[in-house]
Amino acid sequence: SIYFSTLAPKLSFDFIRKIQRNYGMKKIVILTGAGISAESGLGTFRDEGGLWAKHRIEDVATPEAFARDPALVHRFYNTRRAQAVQAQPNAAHLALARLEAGFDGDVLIITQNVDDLHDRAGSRNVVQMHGALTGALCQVCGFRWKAPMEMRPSDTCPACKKQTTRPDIVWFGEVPYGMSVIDPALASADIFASIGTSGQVYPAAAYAQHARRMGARTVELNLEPSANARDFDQRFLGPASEIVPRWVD
Ligand code: BV8
Repeated sequence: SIYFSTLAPKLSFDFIRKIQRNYGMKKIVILTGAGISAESGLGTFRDEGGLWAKHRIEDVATPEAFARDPALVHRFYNTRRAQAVQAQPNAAHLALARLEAGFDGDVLIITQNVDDLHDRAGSRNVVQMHGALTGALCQVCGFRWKAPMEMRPSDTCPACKKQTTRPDIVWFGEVPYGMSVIDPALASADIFASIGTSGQVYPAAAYAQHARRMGARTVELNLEPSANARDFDQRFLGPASEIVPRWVD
């Protein structure tokens, strides 16, 4: 028992992480926001002329807004769905896909974006925590399916046939997707990178601080320092299509 007690303190979390690190079992967790898709032509939210300059969040991105005026909310997402289909992944999306393909460890992308540009760039390990423009959801039976380009309030659910379909988007006040994957990933990340997000929407805006507290090195790649800039050990400023490939390659 003496032997065990002297050994036990060493088998601490840090010691195990050091073993992992020495054997190269590195984990990189990357949070992306609207800024990574800006150079693909998709609007951001809080920049000059952004989406929230044209629409109030309360009118288009809450369950109450959808209950009040589903046609308006569908128009908002139908417009963005059409833009997202036209958009192409840019050099930043492609660089992250290269990183995942060539890295001898885990790379997880947690995106706040509802476009599918990470998937189309070739990234496979992606969590769309705020939902997807390509998704439709039934409010009654919970069935999820590929959204038509134009969603309408009269659309019926393929499973329960009721007129209760909505965009498969996480609105304010709703629980984000993927928490069971995100929480353990933040706890075991060696590197946490935040790309193209203003750091103003929770719980995503708290991820850098949490990952750092759990031992990760944190880095921010953005056009300008975000609202949670203090949470980062390193910062690279500039357009994502320029700074992300440099960071990856
Ligand atoms: C939750 C829908 C509980 C999808 C979005 C009080 C009352 C009620 C709630 C709250 C409250 N206080 C806090 C909350 C929680 C609330 C919240 O955070 N509110 C904020 C406004 C204070 N959050 C929620 O309600 C979330 N749910 O908390 O549930 C819970 C939590 C945990 C566990 C269990 C339960 C749900 C949040 C999701 C809301 N849905 N949108 C859509 O329509 O797209 S959020 C919306 O903001 C988008 O999803 C977007 O992704 C997200 C974040 O925006 P960014 O991506 O950062 O975009 P932004 O324009 O802000 O910034 C762009 C950045 O890019 C800038 O920094 C810019 O400089 C940079 N940039 C621009 N161009 C480039 C560039 N960078 C590089 N290169 C470029 N070229």
